[in-house]
Amino acid sequence: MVKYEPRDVEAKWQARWIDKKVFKATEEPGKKKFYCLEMFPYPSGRIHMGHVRVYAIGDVIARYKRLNGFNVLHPMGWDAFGLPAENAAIQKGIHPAEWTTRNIANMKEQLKSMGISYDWEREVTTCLPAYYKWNQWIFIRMYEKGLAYKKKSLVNWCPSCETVLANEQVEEGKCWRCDSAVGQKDLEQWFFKITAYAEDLLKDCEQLTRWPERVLTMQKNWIGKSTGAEIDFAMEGGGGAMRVFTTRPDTLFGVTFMSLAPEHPLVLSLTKGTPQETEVFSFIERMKKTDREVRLSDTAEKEGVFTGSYVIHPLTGARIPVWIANFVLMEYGTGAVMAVPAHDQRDFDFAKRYRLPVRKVIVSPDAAAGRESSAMDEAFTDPGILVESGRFDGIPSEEAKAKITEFLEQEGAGKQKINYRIRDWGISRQRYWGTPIPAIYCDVCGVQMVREIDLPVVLPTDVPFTGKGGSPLAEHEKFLRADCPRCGKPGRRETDTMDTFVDSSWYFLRYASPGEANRPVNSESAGYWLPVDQYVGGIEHAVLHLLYSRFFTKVLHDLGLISFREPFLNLLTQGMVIKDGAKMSKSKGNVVDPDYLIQKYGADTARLFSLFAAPPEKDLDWNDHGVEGAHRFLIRVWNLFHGHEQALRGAVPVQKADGPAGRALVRKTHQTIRKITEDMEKDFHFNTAVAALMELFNAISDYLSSGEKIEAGILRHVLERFVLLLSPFAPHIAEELWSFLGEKTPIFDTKGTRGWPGYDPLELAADEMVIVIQVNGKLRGQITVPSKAGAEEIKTAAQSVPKVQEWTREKKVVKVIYVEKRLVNIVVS
Ligand code: ANZ
Ligand code: ZN
Repeated sequence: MVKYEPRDVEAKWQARWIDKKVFKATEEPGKKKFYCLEMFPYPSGRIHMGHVRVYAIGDVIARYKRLNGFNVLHPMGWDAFGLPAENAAIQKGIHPAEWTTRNIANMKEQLKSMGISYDWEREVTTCLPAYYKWNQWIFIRMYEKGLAYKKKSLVNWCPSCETVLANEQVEEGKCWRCDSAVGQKDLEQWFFKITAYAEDLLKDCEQLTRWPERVLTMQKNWIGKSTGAEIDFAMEGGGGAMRVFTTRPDTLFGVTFMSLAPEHPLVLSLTKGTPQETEVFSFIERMKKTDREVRLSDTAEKEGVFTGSYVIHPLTGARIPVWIANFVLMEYGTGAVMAVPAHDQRDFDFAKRYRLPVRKVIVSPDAAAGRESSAMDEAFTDPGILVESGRFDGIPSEEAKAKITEFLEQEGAGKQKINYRIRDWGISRQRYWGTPIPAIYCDVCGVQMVREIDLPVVLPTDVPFTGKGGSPLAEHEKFLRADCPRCGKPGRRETDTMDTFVDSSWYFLRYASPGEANRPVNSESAGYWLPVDQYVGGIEHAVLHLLYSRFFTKVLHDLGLISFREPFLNLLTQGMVIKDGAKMSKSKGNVVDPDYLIQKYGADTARLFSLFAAPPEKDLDWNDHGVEGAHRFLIRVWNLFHGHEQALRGAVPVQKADGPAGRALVRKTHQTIRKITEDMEKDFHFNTAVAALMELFNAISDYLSSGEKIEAGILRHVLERFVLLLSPFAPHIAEELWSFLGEKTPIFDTKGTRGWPGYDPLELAADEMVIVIQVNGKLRGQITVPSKAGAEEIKTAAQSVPKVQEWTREKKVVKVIYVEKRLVNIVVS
């Protein structure tokens, strides 16, 4: 008998699929499309088991939809800009372009050896000028609309590497590379105005009904909408007002001090010349050196200093001391807070520490009736009734928010205000390996955008990589020199490059028309293929990548390029791959190399195992026995086919069996088709689908050893369906067995395919029966039960039917009569 040699089988079918361009996607207006997308990888060098898992998941979906008659787009590409390439250049002297190209070639080979159904003709590589040219084009359009702008902002700065560091590159306040203490520096940076879309991004979450709830929650929290009021407190002795943002205007009468962010612009003028001056400045210096994360963490001690100045309460006229507090952020609201220690825990802790007064102005309804002691050991943050609040006494706090805001508005001391926690997206990187920002500085004309005909601004390759002195581009004379697009005089090019998240914010659009030469995306192609029907990727992208992609989609919509405002209809976030209780990672030393697995067992085994071992959204616990088990299953399948070559070849499929075992097997087959189809349609329960397939296989084996005369037509009918059901999971062996059955057209060649098998409702019905239910001889309902259900089971089921219970409630059941396969009569008195 022919032995199962996965490597031969897999190489053969991978070559055929490519040869016949089976996975090439072409627009076919009128044919229903399905765009299946997995997050594209960073080309780090080799694929790991996490990749195997996510790409296997995506491939099952793509292949399943293809078999169901969809015109499927399933593309792949490379998120190819980024820091690791630059580090390799600094450490190993390989040029980032070369390092990246080499890694892509490797990983592409690996993905090909997994037999994923990609249309490689649509491959997108973000570090190529043909792609990043469009980053620049989009940047310019955004600049024209005021959605890209430059402003000074604080960045992490390593004094020894002389470079800006991303937040992730600061480890416990130190540079990840040289371990020097990281400071803050005020630098001019480019930003995308994502805040202009904050409300849209929030509101449209409602359309994303097929996204995991926790991802939506993370998106909403990141956007962080708060409704409240801005209130002005006049400075004592004139000089304008101090404006605060509060979500609790109802607590206005409980304000006992003000808290400013250490960076607040008023701090200087407020302290100048006061006795507190030195103390304040040394506090601010210390705060500058403290890691932001540390400063703001919940466990951090609340600290501050008095500025020596006062403001005036807008309604009571009281003098309110102004403090500086470590937990107030300059970037949120107005950078100033009206402190209400009685009703805010942070303010409460602060007041206790510095012995500031606590003034309670909201009480619970019980206390309002005089039944609660007023001593406080923590802030009271629940809603309640206003007290000690002048004309607002007795009003419920929720209502008082609007009333007090309205009153302030009349007095000219405040107004309603909505704030978002989300900040504009800082995209400047003082890095080499990224998209050059297409701006030119002219002494006369200021900042100018590069003209469209001059795009792309190509990243030069001949630069030194020292890891010192900021971006290598700043050292490149030829790159730096550029004439002003407006006046033609010599100018200087921007040397910052774009955050690589820009690249991944619209790559899914480029796949629709990868060769489009005039626009980032061809509107017609995008109109046909997009939005993405199914997106699959890691939960680690729940916030940034998905938010930025949604933002870009809205911007490109508003630029008139595309007709939709949300990019991804369905989102599946796959779990991690775990081994020995920890996520597989090089540093933990618990990785399993996919190449080894594919070499030893074949891609079909690797795929089948990773799909069978856990539902896609759950973590997958690696175990070698599971892999062996998946492999043995495929060998048994192979052997069963080959062991019945005589019977199968030339047999004509037959659905009506002569013998009872044959009839049972046909029924089981159709039940399995229904079960697997439902599992696929409903949240992609691949693991239970594979389990059902294994069960069907056992039923086939049982039939063959039942002693009943084997009917070749029945066997053929069942095995054809079995192969088709197996094909999305283990496509190579399925194709091989399909052709073993004598079929001429490959399963996945959609032009000739028989497609995903349907099930025969008659076969399912044969396994169920309808039982009529009577109460005292009168028809009161009916139930459907499995035909093998026993009498007792049926009697109990009949009595629990709600409609029937209406007739038996509060009555005594005298007896229950069951007439075989027909009816149940419940006799009550
Ligand atoms: C008075 C008050 C009384 C407040 C009270 C809360 C409870 P969210 O929901 O996150 O928007 N706040 C305002 N700006 C701040 C800043 N820059 N840094 C730190 N805290 C700031 O929170 C809004 C509340 O956080 C505001 O409402 C303000 O404190 C504080 F019983 O004002 B509240
Ligand atoms: Zn100029």
